[in-house]
Amino acid sequence: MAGEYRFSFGPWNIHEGADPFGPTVRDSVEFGKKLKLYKQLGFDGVQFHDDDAVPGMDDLSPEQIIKKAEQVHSMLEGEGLVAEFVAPRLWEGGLTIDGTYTSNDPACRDYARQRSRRMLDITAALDCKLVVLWLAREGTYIREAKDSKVAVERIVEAINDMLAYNPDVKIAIEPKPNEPMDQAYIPTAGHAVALSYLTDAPQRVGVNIETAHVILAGLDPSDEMGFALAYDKLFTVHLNDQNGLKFDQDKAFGSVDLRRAFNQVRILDQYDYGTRGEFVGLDVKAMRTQKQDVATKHLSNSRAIFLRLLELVRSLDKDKVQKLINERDYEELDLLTINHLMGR
Ligand code: GLO
Ligand code: MG
Repeated sequence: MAGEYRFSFGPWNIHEGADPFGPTVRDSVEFGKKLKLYKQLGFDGVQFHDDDAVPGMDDLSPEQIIKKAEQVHSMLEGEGLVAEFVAPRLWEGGLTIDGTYTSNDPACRDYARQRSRRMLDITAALDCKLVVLWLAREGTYIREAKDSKVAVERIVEAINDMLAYNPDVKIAIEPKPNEPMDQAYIPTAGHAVALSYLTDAPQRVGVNIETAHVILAGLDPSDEMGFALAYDKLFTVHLNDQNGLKFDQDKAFGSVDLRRAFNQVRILDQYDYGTRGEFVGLDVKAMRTQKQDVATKHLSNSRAIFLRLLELVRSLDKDKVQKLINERDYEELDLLTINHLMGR
C-alpha cells in the first residue's frame, strides 16, 4: 500500500550548510551528481527553481534558456525522474530588492514578469505542468512602504499573465507569513485560496502547504491542508518540521512533533492525496553539523518517517475512534492516539 506515494525534493535540499552567521561547511554537490542520488534515496520527482535548471538565465536569450532546459529534461529522463514543479527564484536579484510583482518600481515589476515568462518556458521544456510561487519578497518591512490593496491586485495581474502565457500549467501559491519580510501579503492558505478567485482561471490556481510556514503563522498544518482540500486546491505539499516561532527551520518531517506529522499524513491519506499525480514534496534542510557523506539523511529519514506514519494512520482502529467521537470522550481519544503513536 505504502508504495502508492511518490516523493520529491529540490536540489537546494542538498546544500553546503551556510547560514546567516557562518560560511559553508560542506562541498557543493554538482547538479548531475545530485540527480543520481534521487532514486537511491527513494525519490522520483525533482522540484526546480528556474535557475536550478538553467543557471545564469538572466544573461541568456529565451532560445538559449529553452535549449538548456531541454538538456536538463534529457538528464531527468536518463535517471527515470520527472520534474514536479518549477518556481521562479525571484528573491535574489538586484531588481527584486523591494519585491517583484509588488515592487513600487515599474521597471522591477517588468523584470519579474519577463523572468516569470522565462520560468514558464523552462516549465514547458521540462514537460512539467506545475508552477510553485513562493512570494518571498511580496510584503513589507514597514507598513507605510507599500499599498496592500494594490499589492494584491499586482499579484493577481502577474498570475493572470502566467496563466495566459502557458495555458498548460497550474500554479500553487506557497504561503508563508514572514521571513524574509516582516509581513508577507499571502501568509496563509486562506489568503491564497481567496486570491485564486480573483484570477482569470481560479481552477488553475491553488496552494502548496509547507508545514513550517503554517507553524510560523501559528496554525495547524493538517487543518491548512484540509482547508485547501475542501476547495480542491491542494496541488502539492512541502513537508518538514519546525520547533516553535523562530526562523524557518525546515527540520526533517516529524522530527519535532510526531503527532502533528501523523495528522498531516492522516488527512492526506484520508482524502486520496497523490491519486491524481500529486507528489509528497519535502522541503528539508540538513543540520549544519552534518558531515559531507551523511548530508542526505534528512531526506531519506523524512520519507521513512512519512511511510511509518502512514502505517500508523492505516492501522488506527477507526471504529474505536468513531465510538469515542460519538461518546464525545475526547480524553480517551487523546490517549488512544498517543498510545497508537507509542506503538501500544
Ligand atoms: C522558503 C521556501 C522555499 C520554497 C522554494 C520553492 O521558505 O520554503 O524553500 O519552497 O523556493 O519555491
Ligand atoms: Mg518550501
